[in-house]
Amino acid sequence: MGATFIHAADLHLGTPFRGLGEVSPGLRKRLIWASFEAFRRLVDVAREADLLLLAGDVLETGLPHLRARLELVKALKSLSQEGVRVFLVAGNHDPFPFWQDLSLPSGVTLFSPQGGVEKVTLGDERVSVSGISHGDRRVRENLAHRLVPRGGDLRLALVHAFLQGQEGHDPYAPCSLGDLVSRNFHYWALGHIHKGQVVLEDPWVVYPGNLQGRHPGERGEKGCMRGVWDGNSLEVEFLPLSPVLWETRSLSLEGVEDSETLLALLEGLKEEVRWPGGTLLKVILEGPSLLYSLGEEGLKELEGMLNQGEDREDFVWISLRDRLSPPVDLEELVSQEEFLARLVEEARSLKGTVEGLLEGGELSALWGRRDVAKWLGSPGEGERELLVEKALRRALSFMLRER
Ligand SMILES: [Mn+2]
Repeated sequence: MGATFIHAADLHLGTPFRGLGEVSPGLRKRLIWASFEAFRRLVDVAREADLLLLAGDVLETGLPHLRARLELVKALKSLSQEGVRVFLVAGNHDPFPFWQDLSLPSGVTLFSPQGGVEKVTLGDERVSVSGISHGDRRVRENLAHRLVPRGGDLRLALVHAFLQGQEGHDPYAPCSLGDLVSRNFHYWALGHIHKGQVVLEDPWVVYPGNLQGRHPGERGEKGCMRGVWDGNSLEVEFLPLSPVLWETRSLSLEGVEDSETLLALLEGLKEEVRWPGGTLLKVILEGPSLLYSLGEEGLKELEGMLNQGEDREDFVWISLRDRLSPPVDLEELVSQEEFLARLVEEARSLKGTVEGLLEGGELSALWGRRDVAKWLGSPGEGERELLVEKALRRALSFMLRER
């Protein structure tokens, strides 16, 4: 007979999109709707399953959540009426105390910070689900370590945890792969890391990722996992659910010298990524080209033209990043002009200074603050150099234009 389960995590219901820049009011509305639409799709696939596992950060704290909470409770009620058993654990965004005033319907199990095991019988299959919640926002202890399987033909573990070796997330409830493998579970339903991934297949160690990307760093299709147990083995697959996609493309303008061609290229790119639910497309323009002289203002105008008429269902909303450089041979220029030579030399010597600033100085303190870093994005390798390059290019483009 077997058993089918759906595993999702990090729904963060009710959080806004970030890094959008200026979008039309109609589009803004559609984006707020997108997270709820992804959730509605999740509930639809869960209806076809026996169990739904939600691995934490289902809700987002610190925001007005009325709609998120109401929609969640409504969905859980309808699932439990249809006989789908729901298991959830609290994460660092929605720790256990945060759930106290929500009335969860019967058929829904919220595991406590002490952890527990629930058993479900499906025909002749006995399934056990072990889970443990975050008790507060900054759990440093190893929660996964406290989960022990207690019988069952299919043994599932549910926890919101930071698996060592992952990047870009706070190390709450840290654990190692060894901790997970040493337990006798078939499937570890994890949450916390927003990038969906199957870490291991035996036993299954899985982050489904979040349901809907909310900023340029959360690219591509997002969704949940479906596990099908036939009594002997477990098949696991990813189900995409997010209506809206974030995409990033690089476009080299080497050899492209006029704005008509650029417009045509960008229009082509838009059609390439267009898909039914809508796409937020970031295009990085790079390479040496005369079009460097468009500058920020020119690019803003281009964006305006490209985004006109994109209040449609399958919109592509484009934003352009300028990494163009003047089509000059820097070395040759330097050899010809004393002043430019000094400028380039100055910029190159600055690179060291900028790295210093980022690593030990004021900028590093700034980037070290999470509330700031989430808006800026973290300065990756190469980004430091880029800051100086960009300043140099700007200086050169001003000077070359003056001629
Ligand atoms: Mn989390």
